[in-house]
Amino acid sequence: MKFTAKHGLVLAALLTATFAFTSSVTAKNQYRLAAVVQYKLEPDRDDGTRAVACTFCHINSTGAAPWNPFGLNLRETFRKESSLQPAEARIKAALYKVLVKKLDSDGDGYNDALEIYAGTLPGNALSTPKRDVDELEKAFTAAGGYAQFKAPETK
Ligand SMILES: [Ca+2]
Repeated sequence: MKFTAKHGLVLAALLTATFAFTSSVTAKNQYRLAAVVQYKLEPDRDDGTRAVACTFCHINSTGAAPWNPFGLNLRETFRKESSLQPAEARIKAALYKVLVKKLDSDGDGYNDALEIYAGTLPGNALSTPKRDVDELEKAFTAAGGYAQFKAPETK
């Protein structure tokens, strides 16, 4: 078979699609990794498997739309950050600002920051802390409250 200009166009389209998909996945992974650091979540394991899945914010394990209730609130907060900033700065600011809103995204009785402090999922009402709210709030405040989820200073 001869390699024609038409084949070249098909190949170029395939490469473009592959690159677009890969860069979109990488962008989302960048947000996931920012959340892992800032929310002091379990880091990815040495064998490369993820301790924190995309489902922390998304419905599907592959990320992208749709988002769970916490992911939707985070996304809205992210969108209010100036698009003149790099995405990294926007996600870091949004990860903190969404918690200070003291929302209970999944409606399970625990606000999002308390859930993250307790290691449960703020976007899944089936995942709830074991301690009662008052007790958890005291421990959370003693541990530094909302300030503990601010983005670490970059040098
Ligand atoms: Ca909750």
